[in-house]
Amino acid sequence: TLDSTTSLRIAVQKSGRLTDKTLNLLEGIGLKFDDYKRSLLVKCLNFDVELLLIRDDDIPEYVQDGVCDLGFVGANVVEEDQMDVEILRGLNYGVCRLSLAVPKDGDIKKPEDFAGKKIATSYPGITKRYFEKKGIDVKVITLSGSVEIAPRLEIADAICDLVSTGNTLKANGLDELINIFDSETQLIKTNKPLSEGKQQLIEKILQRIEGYQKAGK
Ligand code: PRT
Ligand code: ZN
Repeated sequence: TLDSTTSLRIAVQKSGRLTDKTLNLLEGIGLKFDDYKRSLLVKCLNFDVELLLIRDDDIPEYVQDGVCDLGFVGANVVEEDQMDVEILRGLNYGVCRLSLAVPKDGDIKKPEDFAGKKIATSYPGITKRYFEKKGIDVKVITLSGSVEIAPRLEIADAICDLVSTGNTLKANGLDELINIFDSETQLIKTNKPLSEGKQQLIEKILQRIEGYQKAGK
């Protein structure tokens, strides 16, 4: 049965780099919310919509499982998780890249030089797939944070991490060598069947986002 009795549920990062920009976008296209800082589930005041505020890492799975109908999340997370979701569109915020970086003045200069090396990353999936495609054997070490310090601790020979300004790499004596994935925030949709009402609401939201982006906001 289709879920015509429930609100369109949208997953948004609870607290992080994408939170304010996503809420600004939703308000910018005319959705009004109560004080969203207080609750995990926030009702929209003027549309049949509610927001679920969660860790960004959980968003693709929630959307895949149909717990949420839509989600705003980095393409890096969507690509890493390989969930069964539909990417509706890219949004030009949260822009960054996933890059291989190596200690300055080291001996790694090109992809082949990574053979047999240890690479620390929070993105083991994307990193492994990159090297598998090239037929290069590497050892991937999964760290949940502070990846940039791994070479100095001699846990790894190189890292694969998100970069925006490049300041973090620089401050840690690392050179950005190869950009392996370009990322921005994406709007994703569940592949579970949706009621006619929800589909129409999603269409409306998409059109408004398009207008909002054209207006250059
Ligand atoms: O708590 P939760 O799990 O929800 O948040 P999080 O800590 O996992 O994510 P958060 O809020 O840090 O980032 C959310 C999303 O923002 C990421 O998934 C990316 O899609 C996007 N984004 C854009 C970035 C960056 N830019 C970025 N620079 N995410 C992380 N960084 C980090 C990077 O990991 C490194 O530590 O910033 C540092 C590098 O920045 P520069 O400017 O020094 O190069
Ligand atoms: Zn996260």
